[in-house]
Amino acid sequence: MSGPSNTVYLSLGGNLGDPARSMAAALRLLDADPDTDVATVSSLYRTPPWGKLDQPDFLNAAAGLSTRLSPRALLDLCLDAERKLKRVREERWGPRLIDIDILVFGDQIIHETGLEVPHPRMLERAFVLAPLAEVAPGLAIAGKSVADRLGSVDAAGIERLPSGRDWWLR
Ligand code: A4P
Ligand code: MG
Repeated sequence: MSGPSNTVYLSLGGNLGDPARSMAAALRLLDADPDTDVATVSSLYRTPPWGKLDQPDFLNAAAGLSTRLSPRALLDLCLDAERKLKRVREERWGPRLIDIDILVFGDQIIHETGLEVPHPRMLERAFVLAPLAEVAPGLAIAGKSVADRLGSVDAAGIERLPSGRDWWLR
């Protein structure tokens, strides 16, 4: 099923195994979907763990997509990609091979079981906002730009890696 095209932003992260490789594989799986194109990907960021502190640093990135899928179908595609990459859901906020969150889906506001958009915790998380600000600094979320929002959170310890923006294609 395909409908109108929407611009979507995703957050990707992981801190076990080879997270850059898992995130690259996930983006290529999404891009392979006939209704979804990966348009823009941020650099890789090394970020200190948030929430549960006694775990390894994460790598995080953000991506902008255009998709004709519905929000639910895109979520299913993301969860499929996570499963293919063998993410095991154990501890909340704990270590993971790959996590994909839908941050923004067009201008839609969604509160459904298993799907909340904009992602409810994104505005507190520098590990989400720093990569997102690289690809969509002017994107407004609840009336304020991503760049402004990044300025209001603690981004201490976050490091942009010299990966460039085509690391996921290599
Ligand atoms: N779900 C609901 N809304 C969404 C959405 N917008 N996008 C549901 C994606 N999924 C959504 O996901 C569990 C369920 O949430 C999914 O099956 C879907 O139906 P989850 O990722 O296990 O948990 P969560 O509820 O999304 O929690 P949250 O707040 O994302 O926390 P996580 O994912 O457990 O925390 N520190 C750094 N530096 N970098 C990180 O990447 N990640 C986490 C992950 C903690 N600390 C981190 C990082
Ligand atoms: Mg999550």
